[in-house]
Amino acid sequence: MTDLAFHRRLRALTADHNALLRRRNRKLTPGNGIYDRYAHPVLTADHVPLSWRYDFDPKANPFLMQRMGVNSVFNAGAIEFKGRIVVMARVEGWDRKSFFAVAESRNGIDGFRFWDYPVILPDHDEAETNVYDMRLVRHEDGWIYGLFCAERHDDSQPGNLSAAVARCGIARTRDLVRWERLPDLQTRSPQQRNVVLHPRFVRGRYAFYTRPLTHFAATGTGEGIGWGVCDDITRPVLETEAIMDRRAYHTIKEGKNGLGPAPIETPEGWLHLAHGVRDTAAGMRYVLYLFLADRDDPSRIRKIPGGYFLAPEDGERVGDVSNVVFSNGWVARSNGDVFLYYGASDTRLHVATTTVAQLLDYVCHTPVDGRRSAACVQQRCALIRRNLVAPKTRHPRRGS
Ligand code: BGC
Ligand code: BMA
Repeated sequence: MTDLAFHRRLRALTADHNALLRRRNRKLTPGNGIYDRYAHPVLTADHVPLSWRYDFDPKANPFLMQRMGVNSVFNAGAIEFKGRIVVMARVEGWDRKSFFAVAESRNGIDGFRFWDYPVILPDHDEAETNVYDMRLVRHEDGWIYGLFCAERHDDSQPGNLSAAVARCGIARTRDLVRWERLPDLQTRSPQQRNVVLHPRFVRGRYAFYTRPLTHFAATGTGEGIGWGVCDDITRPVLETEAIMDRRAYHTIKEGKNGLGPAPIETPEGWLHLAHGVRDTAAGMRYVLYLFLADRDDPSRIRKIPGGYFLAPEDGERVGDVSNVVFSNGWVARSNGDVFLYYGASDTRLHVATTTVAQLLDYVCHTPVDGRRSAACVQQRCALIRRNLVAPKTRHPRRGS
């Protein structure tokens, strides 16, 4: 390619990229009353800076190739930071390795820009092969913690290249740039993914939500979402894990479940977002659900609506791992606005917006899972009867 052609191509790539970064998002109305979805994902592989993917030197890269492509940007932690909304995205290269990168936006629904460099986590163990799904937690001890899945090959099964061990990695920071790595969480379970730190001390101790599993990714090998405490986060060892939310037959969390982001503190209790997984003939289906835990004893669930809260729709259904929505980040602003970030099919990151008031109404007043078709159809008939019997008195008249 001539120098002229090189520069023409670079200009064209830059123009496309800038247009994508400037694209405004649009709320999809009328929504379901629980939250609103948006027309566009907030981050995709194409949002990643060109400087992370192309060598801009015409001598070294005469064809202006994308040598170091990015495959996907999804499952992001989230936090409010210096008045902006910041997400900690899982960025996966063409080489299948994930890393973390911060992107920030003023309004949380569009205009996300990556910081200049991805996050450099202290590399404390050569066997650690992949890291993903960071939960960002602003703890009352003053640190911002990042809890993530740190995965390695399971060397006890040398012949099996897919045998892996998932652990919970822990790092902390004050500025999201310089990170201190703490030891990985130790629990009795051989596998840990989806571990979350509770943002407050509980009777002076650090508390963790865990997800013990006996086999790396298999459904049906763990009991549910666990709860454990420790005194010193620099020696993170949980002696016990009490199961607070169990899997159950013929529900959205029959196969496995795990907590999403750290809970939101509300006057009614701790509001939680989690994912539930079930096996289907087409593979695992991941959906999100919500529950409310006790204010004083966060390990006790108070309210848990039946069914899912958010499931993959339309284009969200398709991607590297289709039929998956996964969330490890949300932000509740002081005015009650909530920005919920969810990865779709392990490919891109979306936002849904709502408020704490809507989420509390949803968790407190939505029927629980009837468990059986016969009970579920009764729940629905009760609703229909209420709507059909006295529609006039129940519907405000136009103009009133
Ligand atoms: C993938 C994760 C996935 C996990 C369990 C890992 O190797 O990177 O995205 O959740 O396997 O299937
Ligand atoms: C996992 C998660 C996610 C992912 C999901 C579907 O277990 O940890 O990273 O979105 O599987 O592949």
